[in-house]
Amino acid sequence: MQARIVMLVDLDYFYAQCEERRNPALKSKPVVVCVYSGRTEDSGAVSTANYVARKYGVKSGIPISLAKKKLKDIDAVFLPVDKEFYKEISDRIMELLRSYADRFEQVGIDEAYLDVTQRTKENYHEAEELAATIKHDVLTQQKLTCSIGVGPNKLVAKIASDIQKPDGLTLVRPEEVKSFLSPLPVRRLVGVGKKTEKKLETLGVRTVGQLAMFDVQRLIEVFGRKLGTYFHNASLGIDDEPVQERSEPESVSRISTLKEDTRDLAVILDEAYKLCDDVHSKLLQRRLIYRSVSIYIVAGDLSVHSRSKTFENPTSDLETFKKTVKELFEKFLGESDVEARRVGVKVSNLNKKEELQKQITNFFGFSKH
Ligand code: TTP
Ligand code: CA
Repeated sequence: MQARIVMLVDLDYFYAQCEERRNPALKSKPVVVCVYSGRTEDSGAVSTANYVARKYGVKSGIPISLAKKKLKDIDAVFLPVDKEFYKEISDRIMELLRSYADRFEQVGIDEAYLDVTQRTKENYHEAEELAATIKHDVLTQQKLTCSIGVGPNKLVAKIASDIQKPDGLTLVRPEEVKSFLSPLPVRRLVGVGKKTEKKLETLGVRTVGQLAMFDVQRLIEVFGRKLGTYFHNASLGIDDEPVQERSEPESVSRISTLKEDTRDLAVILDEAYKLCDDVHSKLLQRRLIYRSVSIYIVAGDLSVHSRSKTFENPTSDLETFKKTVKELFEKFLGESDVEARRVGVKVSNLNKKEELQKQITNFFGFSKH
């Protein structure tokens, strides 16, 4: 594979920074953006927090009540998420970022990969200047700071972006990859979660460098061929995944909180069907068809469960959607004894309606004219 230069741009404490942009007086205070579940005043989880609040140990995923405890007697600001507002800012920034890339791939609301190989002529000095320009332009035009990692592939760029936050710029040249990765804990590698981290620790592997030295055959024995090989390559900073342009969203989903925890299918479906209606109208708006349907259940202990089904042929039919959602919830309740606190539905494997029409037309060798 040809040498590449890839950047990962990640917006800093994104939701909370959007709130600061809307109201600059917040900047000096701890800002905590929350998903309120609506049960009691403080039930729900922290979505994100600014770096002032992080100093007190407040971070994504902790209960709001715990965040309040940590910020007791401190002039902190708790705000509900305003996803539409963040999405607007994100859209504008992504458009700007896209203009700096040969190839552009947005991942999530506040991150994007930019392949800049051609426009920097494979030169890391030019890539560094480009990254500085991007940071400057995002700040002056959109009033937000970001952290950028630059490296020979997505894997290295992503880890590099994470290493000096907020407002960071980290360059890792190909010859520096090994020394950059080797002291890091294995947890930094995408795909290494808590479980894998524990397993690796029992094998005496804590750092990426130790993983790189570990016998690849043993890794394959422990994790299977696919994952074992991936971990081995990742530890060496090898990654051939291209920066992939995506024109359509990957999925459309809706989730909502039930009035009380339940295993009652009728109650669950009553809520889920409303979510299906929402998703369906979004699909119509964007002229999208789907091939996969998933359901999500967040249990009382906040564990997340899901079930999915993929069809052979894409559809946009609302009845099929609802019927599948019903089947999946029935299946889930039959297999598990958890009580649902929040339920969600999702469609994925999306395509434009027109594309399907084109495929059919080409396949049969005729057109409408
Ligand atoms: P992140 O990029 O993971 O976090 P961040 O932007 O808040 O902070 P930083 O990058 O500076 O470390 O997530 C982006 C947004 O996604 C975040 O602002 C809020 C949302 N989010 C959640 O709602 N719940 C979560 O558990 C996480 C991790 C993020
Ligand atoms: Ca971020």
